[in-house]
Amino acid sequence: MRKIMVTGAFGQIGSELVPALRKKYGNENVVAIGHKSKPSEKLMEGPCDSVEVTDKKAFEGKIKEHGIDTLYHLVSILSASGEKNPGLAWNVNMNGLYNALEIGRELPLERIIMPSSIAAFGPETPRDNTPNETIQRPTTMYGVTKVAGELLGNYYFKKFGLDVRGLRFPGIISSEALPGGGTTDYAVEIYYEALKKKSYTCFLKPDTYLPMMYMPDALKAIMDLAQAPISKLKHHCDFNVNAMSFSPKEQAESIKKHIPEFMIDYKPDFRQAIADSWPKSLDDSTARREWGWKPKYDLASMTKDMLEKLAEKIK
Ligand code: AKB
Repeated sequence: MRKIMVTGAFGQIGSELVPALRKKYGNENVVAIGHKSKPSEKLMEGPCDSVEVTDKKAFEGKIKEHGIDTLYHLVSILSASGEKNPGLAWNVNMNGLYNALEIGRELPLERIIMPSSIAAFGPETPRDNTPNETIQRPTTMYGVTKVAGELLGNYYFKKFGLDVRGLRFPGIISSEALPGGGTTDYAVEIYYEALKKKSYTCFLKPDTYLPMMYMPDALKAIMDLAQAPISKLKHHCDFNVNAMSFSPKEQAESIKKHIPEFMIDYKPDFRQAIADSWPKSLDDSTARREWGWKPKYDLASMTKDMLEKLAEKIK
């Protein structure tokens, strides 16, 4: 039986990954680690704790206290917040990850799973069907930490034999917790505003294509990668995973099929430049080949499900 810790557990992915892991491994075997905010009622159905991942001694203490063998290291300052506070992004994303890997090597931990992002690519990367291996050179601090994180994870695998795995998530859309501080956040906010106000002002231009993924597929991706036989993996911390690509205009059209009066307008801000430096779509054949990745949701099926779930939640 695995004893799992999830850092960043009160965030967008963590608040759904923890319940999914608890369903599989048992409530008491998955510890949700947050930082300053409070856990939701759902997360409190199992062990919850908090720690500064930048404090190695405290982080290691929590891992030992809970008898952890597997770490999902999700905690991260995202792209837009990272541009407002690059020092914080470097500290949390890099020093937090370095601590996780060092603790993993020293104890040792059996496995560490750490998400990377499409932000690991940059303006010189081919933007359509971006290959798994290509020029990266990101221009955000978040992206810099994600490339460095991929390289560091691969280094710990090769040098120390630590089982570290990671995948490059696109924008994630979900109905449980709101994302915070990302460039793809608009793709979640739009559904809330469509239901509440029947209108939305988007901070990206109408034709900005970005890769996106619905949360059920994101959970499947990270859990499938975590369980893939190590003998099948030629890559470790740098798998592209694709699901769908769309622009704000196309997403608004998919919402209009359910809410015909929905209106969208556009006021691009500093996040436009970030989005313009990222891929529009990803070639994920490496993940498909090495661990059988296959998404289920497209824009139409996601929009239908999101609107149904949110209508229930906010009524
Ligand atoms: C962000 O927008 O910063 C994140 C990401 C794509 O990693 N959602």
